[in-house]
Amino acid sequence: MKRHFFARKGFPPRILLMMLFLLVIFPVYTAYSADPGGSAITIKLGDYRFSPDSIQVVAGVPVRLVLVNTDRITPHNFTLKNRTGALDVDVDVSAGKTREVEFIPRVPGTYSFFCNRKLPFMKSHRDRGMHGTFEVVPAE
Ligand SMILES: [Cu+2]
Repeated sequence: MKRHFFARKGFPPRILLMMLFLLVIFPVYTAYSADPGGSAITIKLGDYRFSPDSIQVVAGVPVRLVLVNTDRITPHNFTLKNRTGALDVDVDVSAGKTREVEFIPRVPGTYSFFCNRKLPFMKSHRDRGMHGTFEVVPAE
């Protein structure tokens, strides 16, 4: 006689709990990772510069940065950190790759971003010109 799987003696309740947990968590997770409708800004990283190197966004509005490394060999990075501005972005982008980052700028102000890469005995990418300004303007 074939027994139903769940009716088997000693089926661990831990597994049932885990399945229940996944059922609850999964829809929440997919809703959270959906596009919040923020503006997407594409920034090219290559030849030791950012293009554009001047970005303006509105406080409280979600921002999605699409970081495109256009170089063939050189890995780059996008660092935008400022304690006062509540900004904490640090994304590595390998050569030829694209990475995205989403966040909500909250504090109006003008901040600088840069590439944190540096090879030993060489000028840093930042010193070679890989930096820019990120301006957060107050919402109307
Ligand atoms: Cu770089």
